[in-house]
Amino acid sequence: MLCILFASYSPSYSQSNKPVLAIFNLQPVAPIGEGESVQITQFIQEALFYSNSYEIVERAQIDKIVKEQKYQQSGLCDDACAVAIGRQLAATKIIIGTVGRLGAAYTIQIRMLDVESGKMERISSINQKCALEDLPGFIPDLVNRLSQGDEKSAVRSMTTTPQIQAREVPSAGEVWRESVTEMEFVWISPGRFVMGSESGRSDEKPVHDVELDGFWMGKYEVTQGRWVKVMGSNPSYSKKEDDYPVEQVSWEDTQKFISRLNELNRGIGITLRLPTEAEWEYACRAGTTGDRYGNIDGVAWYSENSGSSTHPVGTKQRNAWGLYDMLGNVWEWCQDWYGTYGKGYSKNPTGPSLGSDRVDRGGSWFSDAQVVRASSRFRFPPSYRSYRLGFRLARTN
Ligand SMILES: [Ca+2]
Repeated sequence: MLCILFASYSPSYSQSNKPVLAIFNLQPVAPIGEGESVQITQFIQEALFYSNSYEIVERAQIDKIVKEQKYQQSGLCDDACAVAIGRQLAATKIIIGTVGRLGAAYTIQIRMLDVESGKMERISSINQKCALEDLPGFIPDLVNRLSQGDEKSAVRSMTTTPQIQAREVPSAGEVWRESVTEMEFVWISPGRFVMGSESGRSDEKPVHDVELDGFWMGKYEVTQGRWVKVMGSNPSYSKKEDDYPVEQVSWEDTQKFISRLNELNRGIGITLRLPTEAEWEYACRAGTTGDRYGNIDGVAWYSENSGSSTHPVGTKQRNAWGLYDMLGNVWEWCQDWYGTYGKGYSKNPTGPSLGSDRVDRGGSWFSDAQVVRASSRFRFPPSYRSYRLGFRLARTN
């Protein structure tokens, strides 16, 4: 959004060497309302003031500029706009962020941006189960972690102007942790592989060359604990401990989960989604070309060893790229509509543009060995739910 500013304000600050910090109202995510987000922003402002590390811009000064620009402090003003307002206030740093609630827990994420460069420098977050009046007791921890910058590496070179500044390329196998659920993702380097199988079923043919850009792939299937954290209840048929994979989720359900999680992460420049079918097979194979990335009993929970049940994620051997349970445990939804393969090379394929079923991959605790293969394909309507069917997430950028 364009943010046109008028040179109508000339702030002045004392001659301390402390960074001048402007704190914008946190973006509320439902069910949090505007009033509650303003209150929580004030808690953060107080904690930053008492940290004695910053000179804090008075809220009235921010309000004045925002009012002149006819923007609300949150919602209508994106990061670039907030940086521009920070510049107008002669601030050197700004704080922006989001506040939502997952069940009884507040989830707060704050980011510090450098006004001169527009770059995000620090990020900190908390998930705290408590009443609003008790929240101030936990805010200093949030603020301290921001000052220490211990999550700085998690955001690497994400900036408010990613289209201009080149993003640092992660190294193969690097792990990124999503801050709301603490789900781990592994960086899958760009590459080329042969998709499908000549010895498989007819829909696994023809084998064809596929080239993919790099992406982040969920290290594990999404668990029941992570699902509950984001959605508030557990749909699984086999309700067990937090580290069991969630199942009984339709493709449509996964989209609601993803949309809510992306909303909670809004502003830090990431987009979570399901993997494409080609990404899934590339990540599953991890450089191997056979049916599986290891001995089936070593790597997968399937009909012969599962005891007719799902198992906690990550309890079988991982593949060469650090991913667990790509084969077995639960089937995994992919983004694509199901269709037949085309012939020849393709780059970053996303499947047919229309269809009636979505793709599922990897087989489950219920599957026979012949199905539990890297190239094996399955399909269900997007509204279908099953105790054999779950998912994992991917992240593009
Ligand atoms: Ca699986």
